[in-house]
Amino acid sequence: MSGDGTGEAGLVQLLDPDGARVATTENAAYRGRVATLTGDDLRGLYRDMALTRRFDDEATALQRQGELALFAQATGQEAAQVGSARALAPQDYVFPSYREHGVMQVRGVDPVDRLRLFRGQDHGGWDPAEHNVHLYTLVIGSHALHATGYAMGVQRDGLVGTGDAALDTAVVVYFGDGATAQGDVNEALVFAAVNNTPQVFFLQNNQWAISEPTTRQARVPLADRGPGFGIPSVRVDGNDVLACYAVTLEALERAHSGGGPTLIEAFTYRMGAHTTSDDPTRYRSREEEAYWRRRDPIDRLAALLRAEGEWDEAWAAGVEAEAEALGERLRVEVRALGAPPTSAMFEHVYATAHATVEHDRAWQAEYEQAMQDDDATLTEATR
Ligand SMILES: Cc1ncc(C[n+]2csc(CCOP(=O)(O)OP(=O)(O)O)c2C)c(N)n1
Repeated sequence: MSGDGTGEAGLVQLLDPDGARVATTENAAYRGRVATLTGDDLRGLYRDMALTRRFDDEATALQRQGELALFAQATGQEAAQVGSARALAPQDYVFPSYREHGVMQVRGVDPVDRLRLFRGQDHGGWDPAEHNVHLYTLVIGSHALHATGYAMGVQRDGLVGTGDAALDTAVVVYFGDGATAQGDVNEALVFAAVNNTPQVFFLQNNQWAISEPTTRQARVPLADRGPGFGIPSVRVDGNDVLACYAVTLEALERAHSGGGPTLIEAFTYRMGAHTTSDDPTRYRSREEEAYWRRRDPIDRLAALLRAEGEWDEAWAAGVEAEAEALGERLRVEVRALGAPPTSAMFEHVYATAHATVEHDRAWQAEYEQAMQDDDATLTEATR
């Protein structure tokens, strides 16, 4: 069942909804890509997804307590995010939209820093160069152009097709089904195709663009758009962390080697509201939500771990303790976040000093000083 009518046909799947491995002729090559994953690797995927879910729950609670202005959950999309991000090489560069908390978990972006934007304190919250992750983008689809431009730069820097696994670099951009209706995403696909950029377009089709179902964005499965641009594309079960890992690994291999861009459509479901400002009961059914709850990506991997004797109670208790500690840390540290100085808004505008920015910075400092002087004069006068 799906809210958009494009359905689940033709998806690459390695784990079925019950967590059993799927072996077909079509998925043989992808199976090969996960064959070397060890029990530790699988438990690592589980841990990342579990901590992402906990991050969502705590951030949502903080928003309800008035500590965040807004929050957009990743709940339901953990497999698409964690699976794809685990396939990345350290030097690869990520352009997220705004609910890629699972990708941030994998890339090591500090959980408190991730919430600065949602608390309205900062335009970003982390140093993109530290994690090779651009800041969250709230303007739908605009970052697809940034990603393609960045990928063209990587290509011109000679970091593609060198054959050196530590050097070859790819760019991944994450966006939603609604974003595919934006001009920016389509322009990015055109430029990526004709320039053969080292790039992966990772589309999370969570079936809803706020209250608009995918049928209002497209008449065909979204992955079908790729070939029209001359970009190979693949549809993957977005709730299957192993399949998401395998298809992304394949796409990254193509990008790293100079084979050009790939479009991946991860067919998944947003289990929560669009954001904390939204009420999904107004536009989707309880039956649809229940259907997708039975396809929960975390439960699916837990079932696999249990079936293969890789579930360990002591380890699971450790993950739970880590999640508790994460929750506690968010509750304490998010509340304690102080506002940055106003001068911070002039930093990082350009890579090098810029006359207009310097002028504005000096004006702001002078203005703030004048306000302080006025306050001092008033205090003096009332003595
Ligand atoms: C250019 C632009 N238009 C409209 C909006 C308002 N808006 C915010 S989220 C959203 C829906 C996005 O849906 P989708 O791309 O499917 O991503 P999802 O939120 O489902 O992850 C819209 C229209 C915006 N942020 N930017």
